[in-house]
Amino acid sequence: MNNKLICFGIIAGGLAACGQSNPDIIRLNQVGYFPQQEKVAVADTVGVTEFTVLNAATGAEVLKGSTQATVPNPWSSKTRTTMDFSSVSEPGQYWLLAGGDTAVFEVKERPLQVVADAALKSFYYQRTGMPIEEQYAGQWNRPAGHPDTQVQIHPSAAGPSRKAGDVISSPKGWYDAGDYNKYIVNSAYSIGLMQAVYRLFPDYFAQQKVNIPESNNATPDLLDELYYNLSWMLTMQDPADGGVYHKLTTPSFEAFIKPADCQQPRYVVQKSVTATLDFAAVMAQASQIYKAFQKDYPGFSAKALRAAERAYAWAEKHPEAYYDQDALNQQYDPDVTTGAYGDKDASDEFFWAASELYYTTGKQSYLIKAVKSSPRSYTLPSWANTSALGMFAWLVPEREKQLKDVVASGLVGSLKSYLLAYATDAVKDANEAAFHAPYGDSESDFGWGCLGEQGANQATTLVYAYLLSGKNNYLTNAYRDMDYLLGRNPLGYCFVTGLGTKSPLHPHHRLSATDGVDAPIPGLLVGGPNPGQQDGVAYPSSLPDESYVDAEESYASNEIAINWSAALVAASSALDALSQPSAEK
Ligand code: 9MR
Ligand code: 9MR
Repeated sequence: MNNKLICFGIIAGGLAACGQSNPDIIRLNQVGYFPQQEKVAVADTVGVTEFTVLNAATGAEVLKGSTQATVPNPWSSKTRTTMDFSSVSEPGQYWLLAGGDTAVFEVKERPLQVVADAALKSFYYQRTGMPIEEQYAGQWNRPAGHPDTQVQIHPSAAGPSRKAGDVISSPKGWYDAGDYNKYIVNSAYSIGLMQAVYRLFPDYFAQQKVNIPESNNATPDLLDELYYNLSWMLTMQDPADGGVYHKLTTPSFEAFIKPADCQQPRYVVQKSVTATLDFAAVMAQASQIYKAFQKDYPGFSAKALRAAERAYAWAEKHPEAYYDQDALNQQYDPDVTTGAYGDKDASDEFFWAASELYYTTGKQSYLIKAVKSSPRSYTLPSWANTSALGMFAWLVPEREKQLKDVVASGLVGSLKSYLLAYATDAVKDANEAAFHAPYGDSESDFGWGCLGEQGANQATTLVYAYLLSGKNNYLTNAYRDMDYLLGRNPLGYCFVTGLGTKSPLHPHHRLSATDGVDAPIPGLLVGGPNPGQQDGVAYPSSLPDESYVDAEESYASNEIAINWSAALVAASSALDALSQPSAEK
């Protein structure tokens, strides 16, 4: 939709005539700002000296301002101009006019609620093994796909009790991404991140409703949705020894066909130390969280804890059982060429699992193990590095107050200092950054899945920094990262499907591509700018922050994935919780 044309239709006087092509230079958050929020737009050019804000309903001028600064881009000759209209605080719709361009923006209470709800709802559409019904999914309804009740033991996973070719049942769970496979590492990471934020804002999640089949029970929708995948994960543990299969997959990626039309056999592959530890961490965490929801999930809390302890014990016996897909393909048939989620360093997974097991059980042995594997600095959470998830277990403000153990308190002290050191460094140049956000100001901010793993996860990290320090600057910068994701970026995309005025229409997503509906499934954060451009698609630019193309074939920049959705759930929910007028913190 062309908002500029609507604009010219509404407000005729004083503006360029309708139909005249005008520059596309204004970049701003296309979803909305809450009244007290800092509001900044960027003009993707130099030479803009002033801007005007009009009330969209009346056409009245609300603000005339001068541009604030002109900032050179760190990796190209491009310069940009920032415009601060923070003083516009009355809820309503507005037009921003600058340099011959116009853009719409909205001020309202809880602008991020729509993002948080859509991001959580996106997981429902990813559910395998059940029909996605019209009453919940509207036009995106579809029949069930991939029952996974007849899954073969791949030769790499064979052992004394389960032989190659034996059949197990491993139903439910979510499709990982644009593909149709189910991967333990990424599943656990995604749930771990969302459960971490649940612990910070349980009251927020208690009131959230996103119209899923379980919305009428007594459990928060977030936890209902996570349970759908947790229940699948439990089936991935070998009952004989407690080890966990790395993934459930077809040998090669399916074509772009409907889930119900898929014919390839599905396998569980080798048990890995990383998958088993991620499983242990997330089951221990779930055990602690779901204790309060026994009525809807009877017995789950105890079952999850048993599963977690057995998994941890298996990992201690197999610390080097890394998943090396190339090596497996040398040894076994059929070859498996789907996502590898390979990782040859399990120290961060050990730390996360031991931390969660200590949280849930209070056993001293897990505390000692957590201390032994604890990190020495803060790294943004990702599927490959879960040390931040381990830190989040310790850095829950409510829990910190209750910790009596000296060793535990000492650990918390150092973890807190690492996180705050990261946050301080991250925000230090944000005022002068080209897009006025800590995220996006460095070349290393871009790569496969960067918007979720780095952009949204940085915002969530800054929320922790704010909660731990009480310093507003961290919170301001978390909102700035969200502004970046929602439109204040070089390409002017709101990178979440279905939101904003310009969002991705052609994600690399088999479900969206095969459902016969023009609009993609909503609420999905795409991978984002990736100078690696590994898919060989023609990109409009080779600049790191412009290496993005809204094309279905572009799996390196335009796929969607549960870990990026989880990052969006975490950041947008936390920030929505904190921007409510009644928010205490
Ligand atoms: O669709 C696949 C996507 O989910 C993966 O992230 C990506 C990288 O592993 O691979 C995609 O599948 C492509 C395959 O790797 C190469 N042939 C084209 C496939 C996409 O149609
Ligand atoms: O998110 C993963 C990214 O870090 C890797 O660089 C990339 C290539 O191995 O794979 C990404 O994960 C994909 C997974 O392997 C298969 N499902 C789709 C995931 C998102 O692209």
